[in-house]
Amino acid sequence: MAQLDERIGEIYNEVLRRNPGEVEFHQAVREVLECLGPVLAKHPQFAHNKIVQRICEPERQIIFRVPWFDDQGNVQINRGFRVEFNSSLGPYKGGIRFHPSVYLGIIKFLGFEQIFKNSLTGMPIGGGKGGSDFDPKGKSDNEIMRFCQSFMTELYRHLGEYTDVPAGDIGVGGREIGYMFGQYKRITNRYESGVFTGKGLAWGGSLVRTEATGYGCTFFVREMLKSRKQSFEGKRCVVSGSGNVAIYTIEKIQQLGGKVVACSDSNGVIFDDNGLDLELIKRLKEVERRRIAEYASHHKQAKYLESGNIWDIPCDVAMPSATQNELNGKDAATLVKNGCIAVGEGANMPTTPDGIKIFLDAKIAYGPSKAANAGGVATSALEMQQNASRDSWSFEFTEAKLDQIMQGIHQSCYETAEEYGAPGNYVLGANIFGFIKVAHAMVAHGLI
Ligand code: NDP
Ligand code: 2IT
Repeated sequence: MAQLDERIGEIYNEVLRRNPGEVEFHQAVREVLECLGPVLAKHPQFAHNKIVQRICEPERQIIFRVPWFDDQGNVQINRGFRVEFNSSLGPYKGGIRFHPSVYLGIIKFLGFEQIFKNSLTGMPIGGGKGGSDFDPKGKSDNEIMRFCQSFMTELYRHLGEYTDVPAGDIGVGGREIGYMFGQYKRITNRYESGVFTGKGLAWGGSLVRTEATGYGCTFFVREMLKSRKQSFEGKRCVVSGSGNVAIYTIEKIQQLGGKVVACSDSNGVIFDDNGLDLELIKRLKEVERRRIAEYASHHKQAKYLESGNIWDIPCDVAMPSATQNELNGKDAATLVKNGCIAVGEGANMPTTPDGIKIFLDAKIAYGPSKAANAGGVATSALEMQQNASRDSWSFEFTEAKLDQIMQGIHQSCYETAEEYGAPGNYVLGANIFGFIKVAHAMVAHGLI
């Protein structure tokens, strides 16, 4: 791990002391703090106003009980969270995650990352995140609905189009957003479209929001490759996960001439040397909600590697799109050894700190999550714009806007890295560029 200078080291130690056991939150904070030394030297007003200390403390944290009846009539109890981290640039904005691993440390890492990601998009949105340790796997539609209604019966009072605007994340897609929006509407007696993003197209949703994170991440990697006079044409790619982000990453890579040979879920890896059959994956995952293993029963040449490690498969481009810390130092070394030239993170914080160091030392094109996957939340902000003007835009127009935004984020990170003497280091570029805008807004707003 890189050294922290003395002043920032003290701030980090205080974060560790105040947030015991929240290891993912510590990891996300450390990565940002490692980049801030030269920024504090250049802007003494940030240290004077204790901006770094304040940015590490959420503005508000909500934790609540979520009771619901399962289909057998048994009472079930889960825990709900919403961390409203920073509203300097706009209303709190960030997804909701339903996964059994969720606890406060996961929601805080995601909310913290979201502050800088949202700043990078250039849109007027603050940072927040929410979720529950509820496991949607194997639940009936009715169970999902009852859970979402109970979750929203508490959370609604904290939301609003000018206050806090959730969306989806792991385990939360169009179905769950529908049930949560419906309950919000019922309790408040307001058709407040701008309170959620990722809505259905018939009720205020935006075209391209479903595709946005995967498409945007692929655009970001295309820009990194372009800056090295390369392209996706003919590249062999590996995309982990098989959920929303993975599916639309595969789709855009294929459109840009790349070949995706593997994807995965938490049980195993599908390897298809002919290139993945995306229509089949969409049917299995989006329509039938099945496991990725079933792909192999439709394509005899494909191999299912139970508990396999997707990063052992040689590739030119790797796009981790499942979850945090899914790619460690050993995996990074394998990828580099096998000739990987670019990594674009669709998932949030998928690479461990030792993995990041290996990518940076090898000087491959490494696009960190808060820059590379910002297309999802950026398109959420486009959905909010359409809702505010009671308008809806065409697919082509919205996708072109997303592409422009991703090019802008790439350029901001690239130029900031150069300005701070670390050309090609998108981690430094993203953290510094994302931080500075929030920090200036916090100074302007006074001590709040
Ligand atoms: P989905 O729920 O649609 O898909 C998640 C995928 O990741 C599934 O294939 C799932 O496998 C796998 N996965 C999830 N948790 C784990 C785990 N603990 N171990 C192994 N595999 C796991 O979620 P999304 O595609 O929306 O999200 C994927 C990533 O992208 C997350 O990190 C999310 O935070 C990030 N992201 C999402 C955005 C969005 O707009 N949706 C925007 C920006 C980032 P299984 O089915 O076996 O659990
Ligand atoms: O991590 C993320 O950026 C998301 N899950 C999307 C958030 C959003 O508000 O669209």
